[in-house]
Amino acid sequence: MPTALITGITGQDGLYLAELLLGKGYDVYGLIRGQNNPKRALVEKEVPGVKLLTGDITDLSSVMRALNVSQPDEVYNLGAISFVAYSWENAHLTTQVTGNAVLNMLEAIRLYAGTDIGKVRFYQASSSEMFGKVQDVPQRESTLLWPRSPYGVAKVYGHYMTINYRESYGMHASSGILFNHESPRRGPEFVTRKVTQAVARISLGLQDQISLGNLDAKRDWGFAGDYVDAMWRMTQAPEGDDYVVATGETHSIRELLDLSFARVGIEDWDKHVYIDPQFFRPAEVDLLIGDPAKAKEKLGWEPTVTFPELVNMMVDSDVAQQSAQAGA
Ligand code: NAP
Ligand code: F7E
Repeated sequence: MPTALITGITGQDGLYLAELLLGKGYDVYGLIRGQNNPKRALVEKEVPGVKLLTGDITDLSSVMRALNVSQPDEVYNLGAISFVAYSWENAHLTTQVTGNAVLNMLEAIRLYAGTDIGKVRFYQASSSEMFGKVQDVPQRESTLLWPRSPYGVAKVYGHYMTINYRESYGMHASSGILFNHESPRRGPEFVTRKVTQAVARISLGLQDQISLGNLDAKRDWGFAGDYVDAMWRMTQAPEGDDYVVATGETHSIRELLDLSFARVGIEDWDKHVYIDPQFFRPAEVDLLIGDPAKAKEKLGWEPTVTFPELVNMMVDSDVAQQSAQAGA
């Protein structure tokens, strides 16, 4: 039975990946930070088969300890400060967690594996935010990186460090350049979930308005359950490599609003949406659209959930959740 160690186990992707790997018969360990992480109960409830180890990816000794205890065949580094807006307000911390800690992970694996560098396969959660001010449309693996936020800059560092460990030490290390992916487990600070939660509450008469920033930004949104499957396929490939994981379609926040409100029978959403300048970013990423041709050809990966299906799934889940809370 293969063994996997996942950092970022309490996050959206950590939960989906743990489910996927447990379903395949893996022994799954998750690194959880803090002496009393409030999301521990969620992990224990949703993926009870996961064995939790305390640690922080900025703390090399805790990562070494987790490797020694779990003895993993595969390590998935999903831990990060992942909210782009927050990264301007906490740029140094974001650099340490989202950027420098990738080096900790790689170095810990190198030290742990010793002369048998091939015994651990590594996945790094890179991001389409690295494309920032996009230099190609659509974006692919060869597109010049031009990050537009401290988060994006930190991810570029992690991406190149992953490539460097592959080239320097022959490590099986892959960098997944994942475009935005969402689900009912998405954090409520991200725009999709913020919208679907608010739409659910508006439809139930629990609130009247939602405050948003730039409605013209466009994103290539897919379903998180599909994207963790791409991560796993990368660690199964004969060699480590870099892959764009995307749907190849792009939609604006306005289209997200159209579909979300339509799902609850509201066609004219203008009166419910308030533009608040606090949600505009110092530098915006205007357009993201990925070309997943390499992932399709080399990994046999394809998205299975369309954008309207994703929005409906999230709105329906939030309506059920909000109704249950209101009734409780
Ligand atoms: P998420 O829900 O924000 O989860 C982030 C995870 O990182 C949480 O489990 C968090 O744990 C953990 N973490 C934060 N600081 C840590 C530290 N110092 N040590 C250890 N763990 C730490 O993010 P996600 O959407 O699942 O994304 C997973 C990864 O993919 C992230 O690296 C993200 O940047 C990247 N990514 C995401 C997308 C997307 O659209 N979702 C796209 C491209 C790349 P706590 O509970 O302790 O805070
Ligand atoms: O913003 C606009 C905002 O915060 C999307 C992370 O998972 O994906 C995510 O980063 C767009 C931006 O995601 C609001 O300006 C308008 O243009 O949902 P988001 P993100 O910044 O694209 C990438 C791939 C990652 O790697 C990240 O970890 O929506 N927008 N109004 C808003 N965004 C938010 N959050 N809130 C608003 O009120």
